[in-house]
Amino acid sequence: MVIYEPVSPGQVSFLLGFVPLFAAWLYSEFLEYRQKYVVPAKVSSDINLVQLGDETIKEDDRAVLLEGGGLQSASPRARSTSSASHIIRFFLMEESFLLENRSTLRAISEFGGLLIYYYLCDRTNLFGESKKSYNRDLFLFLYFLLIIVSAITSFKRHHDKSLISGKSILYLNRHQTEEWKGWMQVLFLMYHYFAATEYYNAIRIFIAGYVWMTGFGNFSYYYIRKDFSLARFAQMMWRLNFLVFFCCLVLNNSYTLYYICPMHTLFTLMVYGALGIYNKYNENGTVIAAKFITCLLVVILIWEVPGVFDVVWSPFTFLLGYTDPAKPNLPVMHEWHFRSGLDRYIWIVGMLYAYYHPTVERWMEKLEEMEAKRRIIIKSVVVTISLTIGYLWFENIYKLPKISYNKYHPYTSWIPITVYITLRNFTQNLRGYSLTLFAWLGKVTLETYISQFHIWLRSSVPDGQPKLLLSLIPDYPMLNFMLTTSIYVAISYRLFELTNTLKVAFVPSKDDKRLAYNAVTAAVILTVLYTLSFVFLRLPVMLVRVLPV
Ligand SMILES: *C1O[C@H](CO)[C@@H](O)[C@H](O)[C@H]1NC(C)=O
Ligand SMILES: *[C@@H]1O[C@H](CO)[C@@H](O)[C@H](O)[C@H]1NC(C)=O
Repeated sequence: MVIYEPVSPGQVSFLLGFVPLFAAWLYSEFLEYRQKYVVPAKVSSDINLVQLGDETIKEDDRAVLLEGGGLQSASPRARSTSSASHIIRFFLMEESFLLENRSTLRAISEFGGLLIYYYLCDRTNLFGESKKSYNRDLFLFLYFLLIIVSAITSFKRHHDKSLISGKSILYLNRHQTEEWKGWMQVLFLMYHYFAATEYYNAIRIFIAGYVWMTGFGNFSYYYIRKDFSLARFAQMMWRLNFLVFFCCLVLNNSYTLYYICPMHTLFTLMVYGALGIYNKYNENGTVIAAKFITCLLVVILIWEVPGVFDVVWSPFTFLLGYTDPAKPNLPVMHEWHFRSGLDRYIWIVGMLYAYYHPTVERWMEKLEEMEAKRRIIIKSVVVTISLTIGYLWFENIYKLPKISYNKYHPYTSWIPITVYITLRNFTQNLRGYSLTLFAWLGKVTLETYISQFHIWLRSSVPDGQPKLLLSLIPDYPMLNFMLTTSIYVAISYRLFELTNTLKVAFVPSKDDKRLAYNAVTAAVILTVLYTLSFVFLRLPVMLVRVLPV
């Protein structure tokens, strides 16, 4: 096995952190096994120790149980000390501690193992690689095949008769948004796999669709639930950035290589900021209008006024800078400027739609109650208008070549999105159905997005765009496609679950003090590991300099 590049401090610190945790997990499994099968036979002195340990931390234990395992503690008494004591107990390899956190340790080990698989696939020659090839017929065949399969196997009617009223449409909404995410994601991924460059413009719309949903979903959440708590916010950030953080570390990549993540993080932050500041006055229509206008002005200022972008973002170059090894001459912030600029307005449109959602819903409720003839006329008018606008957009904007299309994209992406939403909700039946297979895929979009770079496609160098395919079965492109896709989707799903498990374990939802404590602890551990790795890697070099041989 050949490793193509020198190891980075990030990779060493990952290993330094992972190995002890992995060992601790194995040991905890062993302890569990011994407790279950070996100990009951004979009374050993060990068990007394374990029990003794148990006595002293009973309080803590119960809390852990209450929260369904993991490192979480709900008991107020154990609050402030627990994080520190967790670490000490870990270093002492305290048996009761390992036993009670076995599931967390297992999740960490599995997560680390999957990242190592990423590395093996992408950065070593353990597996082969192959070239992308595009065939429109095959591309469309596969996509329509998937639609047919999901229509046959997962066509689902959601049985809420009163679709339009109140809660059920919100519920339904989630099915629909997830289905929407799902079918867009499949096309987006296949576009990468087959290098289907002719769909470039469509892919831009899909990305805009996701950003629209970020604005829509987050606005609805903060506007209705009014939950601006730190914990909830931290959980959202965890969901968006946990996997990508470790990918950057293990694969020595820049954050902006996975531009979807910083982009959604940014727009989530903007929505949070827009609604969170003076949130007492959110009920007031004028205040909300002022907020919308402020968002718009901020975006215009940063992205449209020349020079402002550089001034605002240059302090974040360390985080958002990116250089594609294939195009080393572009400025480091070019990628971020381009990506964030394409969808700079659509999140505001999403917020706007979320704000007017109840109004539209009420209006639709009235429409459904009308007598059949009038209803049909109104609906046909609406559909005709949407189709006409959609057609005009398609002819005049969509068909433009890539570069000129991108110029219009920020100002026009709302058109196809609006047309889609209108048509998708156009009859009560249409609203009631969804394809759950796509909805299932829509849940794991973030994971499939990140994983594709490494275990489905292949970039082979740090920060490289995935120009190649991972090849497990050389010379059988279709079989290989099937195998790598199955592994890739399964792993993405596992990563989705693991992100969640670890979130429950490390981001307590009702205990801000502990949350802050965990954050500080994590930062300290990371700094120590990183410094150690840095020294380890430099040591040989320095020794060679000091002692010339
Ligand atoms: C219509 O469909 C879209 C997604 O398919 C959804 O987000 C939207 O909320 C739905 N309902 C209304 C009333 O627009
Ligand atoms: C806010 O947007 C982010 C990014 O799309 C998403 O992961 C998160 O679930 C959204 N939050 C809500 C409450 O919809």
